[in-house]
Amino acid sequence: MKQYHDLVKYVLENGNEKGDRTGTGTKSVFGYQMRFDLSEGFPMVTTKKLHLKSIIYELLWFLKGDTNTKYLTENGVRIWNEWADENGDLGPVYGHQWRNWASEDIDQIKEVIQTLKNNPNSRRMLVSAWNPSVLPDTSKSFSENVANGKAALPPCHAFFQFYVADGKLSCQLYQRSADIFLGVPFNIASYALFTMMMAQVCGYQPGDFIHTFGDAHIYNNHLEQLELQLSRDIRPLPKMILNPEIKDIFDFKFEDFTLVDYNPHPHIKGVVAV
Ligand code: FFO
Repeated sequence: MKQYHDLVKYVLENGNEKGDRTGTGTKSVFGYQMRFDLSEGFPMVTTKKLHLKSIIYELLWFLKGDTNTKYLTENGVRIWNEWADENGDLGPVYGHQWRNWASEDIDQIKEVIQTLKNNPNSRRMLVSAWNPSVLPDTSKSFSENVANGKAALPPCHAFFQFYVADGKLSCQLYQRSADIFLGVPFNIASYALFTMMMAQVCGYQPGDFIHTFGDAHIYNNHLEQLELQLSRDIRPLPKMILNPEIKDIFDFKFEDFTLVDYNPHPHIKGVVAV
């Protein structure tokens, strides 16, 4: 994962000192791109241990169209709790927009799969989580926004596009806001996994995952952690094996994913900006 280390170094060297919504302060750049050839291994950071279980359950949760944290917490995943209301609701976030856009019964995932199977040269294979009509009012709390039918948080990974060539499926994500220490390693692994799953159910080999950023930032309280991480040697990438029997994207279960040869350095703790 040289790509990730290059991103960290680039932001440390070129980042603007920038205040932010959470009051933490960041070093930030605008516009950056990474590319991962999925045939070279599964792009999971090796210079700190990542909690793959959270990544898999979060992706299955998006694909269910679920926007309540109950399913996540039942499976031991706490990464969305800070933003949910007292009932676990987050409002119309990712899962809702992917599977039931604007509550108009538009299933963007089903539609993009149809196009991937029937018209793979299409240049219209996009899924958007960015829905201006449900963006939160920043003067209100997370739960007040949810009570008003708004999303607790606007999507960070806002939209993605698929591309097929030479029998390989590639995916490009536009992420408007990227927390480089905590979020980005999750986001890379999540979309790499999603690309592999989509490739399998549509009958393609996995191609590239291209990660394009808007505001890519390092929070000031993650600087020591990243310094430690950069001092560690990068190890070979693990491999992800999907259960080959699964032919419908909505049939994947936690047990259908097997990661092999992941030998990371120890986990590094960091506080999440809320
Ligand atoms: N808020 C911030 N500040 N940064 C983010 O990346 C994000 N997210 C969503 C929404 N809000 C965000 C939540 N994603 C962790 C990882 C991803 C998150 C939120 C938190 C986290 O704390 N990771 C720890 C512990 C992992 C675990 O317990 O499973 C870690 O990786 O060490 C962006 O998508």
